[in-house]
Amino acid sequence: MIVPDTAEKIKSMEIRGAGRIGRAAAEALRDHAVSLSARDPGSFRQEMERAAAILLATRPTAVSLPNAVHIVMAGLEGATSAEAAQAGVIRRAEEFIRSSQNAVEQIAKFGASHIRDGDTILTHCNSEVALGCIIEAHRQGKEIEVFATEVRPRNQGLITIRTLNDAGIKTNFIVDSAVRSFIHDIDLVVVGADAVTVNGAVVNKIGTAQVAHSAREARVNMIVAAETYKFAPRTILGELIRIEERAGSEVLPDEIARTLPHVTVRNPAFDVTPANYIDLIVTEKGAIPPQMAYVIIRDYLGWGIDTFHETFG
Ligand code: RUB
Repeated sequence: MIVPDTAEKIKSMEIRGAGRIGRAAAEALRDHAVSLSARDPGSFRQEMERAAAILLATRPTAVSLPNAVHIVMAGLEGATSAEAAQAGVIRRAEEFIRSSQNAVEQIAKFGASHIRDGDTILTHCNSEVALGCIIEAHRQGKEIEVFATEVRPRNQGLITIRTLNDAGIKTNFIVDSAVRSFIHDIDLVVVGADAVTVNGAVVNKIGTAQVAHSAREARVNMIVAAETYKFAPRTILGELIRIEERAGSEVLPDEIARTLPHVTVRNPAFDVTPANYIDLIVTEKGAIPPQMAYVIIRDYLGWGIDTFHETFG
């Protein structure tokens, strides 16, 4: 029941945010591997692939999910017994979880160095890495103030303001449409990412592209905090990131929607911010201009153009 349970929590957004989704998937695969009683490596692999498919079908946008699954499933490679396959999966899952937690801590340090004493920062949605940078800057004694958006329709901004409040950071809570009204009070925009494409575009919570647009118009810098496993290898092949569209009832209650037969509610959960709107992407390997995304995909995720040709012909 571990895998369907985790899958349901990811779908319903009880587990949400790209990093947490990746770690939850790795944990579910590890626990599934522990629970399996398959005696030969072939049926062990089959069972694991079935579990991976259930997790992959939950939400389509956050690339941390397929990247985490890929990293964990690589533990099956070369296993000549079910025991070896099991040990491989457990080891890879634990490595991924540990390295993800380390990445979040490392990014906080790198990101905080881009926040100056006296800065007012705008953040959108609820990103553990973006908040990590802000909280680390505060911990270092920098006087900062934050503007946090509400994030309709799922109100992730509430989680953000609770976290900032608990950290003792002066915070302003605004509706999403107030970003442009306050942009001249902002020194720096800091957000997270669900996916970074090979050309440095960032996929993040719906509204991020509007925030970026306002920031650019006002000459406000924007940095994106993203672990390397948020970079999307398959975009090398020209594949696009699928933008999840969620139920209209998240935006407009069904009882009202029913009375409006000519109205269709559209509810995309993410949007795409082009690379030229972004000043830096802060990863655990260092801060890079978005145009260097391919280097991360090649050198840290191990997917070069050649790898794809070798694998897919
Ligand atoms: C969450 C969201 C976050 C990124 C990064 O969307 O867009 O900004 O996932 O988060 P949702 P993190 O709430 O729909 O999952 O830095 O925590 O990985």
